[in-house]
Amino acid sequence: PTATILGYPRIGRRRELKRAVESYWAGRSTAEELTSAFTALRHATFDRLAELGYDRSNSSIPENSSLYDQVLDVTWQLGAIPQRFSGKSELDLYFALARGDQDVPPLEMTKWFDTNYHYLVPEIGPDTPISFANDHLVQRFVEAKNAGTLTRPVVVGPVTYLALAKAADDAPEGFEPLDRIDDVVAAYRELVSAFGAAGATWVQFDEPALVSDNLSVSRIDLAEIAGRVWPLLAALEDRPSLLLALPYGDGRMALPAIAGSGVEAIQLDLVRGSAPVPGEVNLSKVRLVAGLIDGRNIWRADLAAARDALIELEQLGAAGISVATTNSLQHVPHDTADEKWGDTELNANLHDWLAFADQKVAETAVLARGLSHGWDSVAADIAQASTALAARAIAPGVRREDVRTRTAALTEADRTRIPFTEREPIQAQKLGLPILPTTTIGSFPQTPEIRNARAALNRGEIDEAGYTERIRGEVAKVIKLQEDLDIDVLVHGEPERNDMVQYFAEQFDGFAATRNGWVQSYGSRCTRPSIQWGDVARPAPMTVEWTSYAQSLTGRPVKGMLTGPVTILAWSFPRIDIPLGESADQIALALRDEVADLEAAGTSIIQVDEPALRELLPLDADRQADYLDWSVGSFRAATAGVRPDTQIHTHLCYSEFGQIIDAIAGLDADVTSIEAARSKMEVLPELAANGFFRGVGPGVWDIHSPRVPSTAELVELIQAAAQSVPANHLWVNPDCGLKTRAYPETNATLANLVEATKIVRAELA
Ligand code: THG
Ligand code: ZN
Repeated sequence: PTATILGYPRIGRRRELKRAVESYWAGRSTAEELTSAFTALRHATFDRLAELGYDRSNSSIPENSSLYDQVLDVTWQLGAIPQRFSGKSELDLYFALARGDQDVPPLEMTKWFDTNYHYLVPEIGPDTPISFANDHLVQRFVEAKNAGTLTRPVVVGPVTYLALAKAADDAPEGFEPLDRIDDVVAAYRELVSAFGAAGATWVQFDEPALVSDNLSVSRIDLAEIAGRVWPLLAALEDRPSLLLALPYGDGRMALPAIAGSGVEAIQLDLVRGSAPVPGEVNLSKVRLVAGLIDGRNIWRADLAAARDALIELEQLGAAGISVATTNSLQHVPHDTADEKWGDTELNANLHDWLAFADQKVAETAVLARGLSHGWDSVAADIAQASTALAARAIAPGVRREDVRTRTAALTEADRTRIPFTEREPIQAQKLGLPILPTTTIGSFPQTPEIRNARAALNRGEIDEAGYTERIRGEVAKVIKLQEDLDIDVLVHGEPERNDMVQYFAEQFDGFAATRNGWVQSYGSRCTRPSIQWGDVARPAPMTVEWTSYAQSLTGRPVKGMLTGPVTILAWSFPRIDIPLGESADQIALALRDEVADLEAAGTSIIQVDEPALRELLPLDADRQADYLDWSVGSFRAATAGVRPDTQIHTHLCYSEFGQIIDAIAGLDADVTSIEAARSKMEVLPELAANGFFRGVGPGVWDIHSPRVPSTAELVELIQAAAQSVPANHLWVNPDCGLKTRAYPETNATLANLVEATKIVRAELA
């Protein structure tokens, strides 16, 4: 293929897949109905790609569909099923692995490289069955072929699959999932042969593990393993051609290990990574698939720059060159045509500046045409792209002197509070909280009533005043509930927020929200990332009214709740024409004003969440220090303007923060809440060993499960936490926000949590 994409969005233009699977889960449709909806969606994708200029008969159309997750698909295919799921089969097994059921907890879920997508973590032990157990991927290929499209199946590669797995709980000390690589490769050999027998001409294997320094196995070791096992796959007879893809990072270091493996093509992400120079590696036997169209953002490509890059790549002496995206387009929405940007002049501009998946497909086709028919043949397309880029650079709002002046004037003093040890007694005296204060992370359950109110407002069925009335009622209920439960530090529950990022993006200057720009977050769940197109400013206070209203209802402290700069950037589509650190400081200053307004309104505790701090850590070790520097700096710019007696909290989701422990300390928050329940507080000794000495709220309730932990269980967890954190620095709270939970388990668990806290307090007294 000369033009291709590594994958296409899988959820459907109108989230058809979400509807189909959720209806199946709810028992409203049958397995046959789910399968036929899934098939229809896949064919809609093939038809769309054909319409956009891809050939149905040359494997340029990828088949990267999945009912839930691409890593789960491999687990299913290998039959690598943990013992606790025995007795289940087919779709019931597949979805039990993904979501668990009454009897069994699901596979763990975690972030896929440095994206906001989550995959299901395989659990591999010495005895986990591994074989070519399930040929659903081959069947999918055959079904498409019979219907007239010769697709290129896309599968997570064997090295990456095991590099992302965790050792099964009962695995012996020292066991690594990669110890099973030979078994996995044997199964993949059968899979490749089966694709060949079914008539596939190309198969794509994604091996992004080879570009990451953030996995438990080093990049060097992974390259060595890949260099050993890929020749085993390439040595098969009667097989399809193999495309080994290295999306998300810099694949250059892995190239020497795999260039001679016998695979026909290697893809490189040439936006995140770099191209080899002539003579660096022998590519005479491999086609280079040049990932030049960025699959991580929604900006129209600089086609002139991509053309120049392709002309350079021709000097490498590769067996051939194709044009591709940097990674699967599963991380971007379908089509800018699904948006109405026409409301204002500015929004009309956006149309010209953006490229969602369909526009990116067209961009690969233009570049491929240039490669094969000469650059003159696409001069007009290239000129159009350059014109749009130039127009954007000077459009109003893209660069605002008032904003730039403020970020340029930021000093170290603006990012620095008096030392924690000095502010701590001042805050303690002002707040007068008991030992082991109890609190929650911020959101309370988003009930159907809240969602309905928001939908009614969006449809114009109720007005702003009617909406506000309903939300106020909800806030009052949540405050009363927390008082009844005897929680010490309250929250207003965030019923007014659709999403903790979008809510702020919608109120900032410089951001635009989309109507249909859904992107899969995990399984059937999606988010609608906002687009940061210009310099960021806060035209008016964003949260003060809600927090003040909540505070007016109670004598206990109510936390102000904000989302930090890094998380706002990570869960939006940031602009790429200025450094992320500059955007982070712009957002930080907007938040700094909000923090000041909250403080002035009488808020004594302000929480600024940074759950995405770990997620945005670059895969490349070389780039991590710079990232940690600007990310921590932006948090401090947002928070360091407060008085010493104002307490700053932060919250980080996920527990694997080994690599960012210093950064967490660097945030200089007075209290940090973290995920800890699932790991039974294992993360705390690590924090203590690193000299962390501020307030810590290890989550004692794993809110990703509806299970209600007993008081006794919670007592144990709090006692365990008190082993590593001094009691005067220990807070008691759930793992994360409660917005995806329901009230029955919320009420029951919070009651147990307060009771357990009182028991441990009495013991400590
Ligand atoms: N916001 C954003 N990104 C996130 C989270 C978030 N990424 C990480 C984590 N939290 C992902 N978790 C979820 C949890 C629930 C949903 C999405 C991501 C969810 N989405 C609704 C759905 O798909 O039906 C749609 C939400 C809506 O109507 O706006 O439930 O909190 N940005
Ligand atoms: Zn969280």
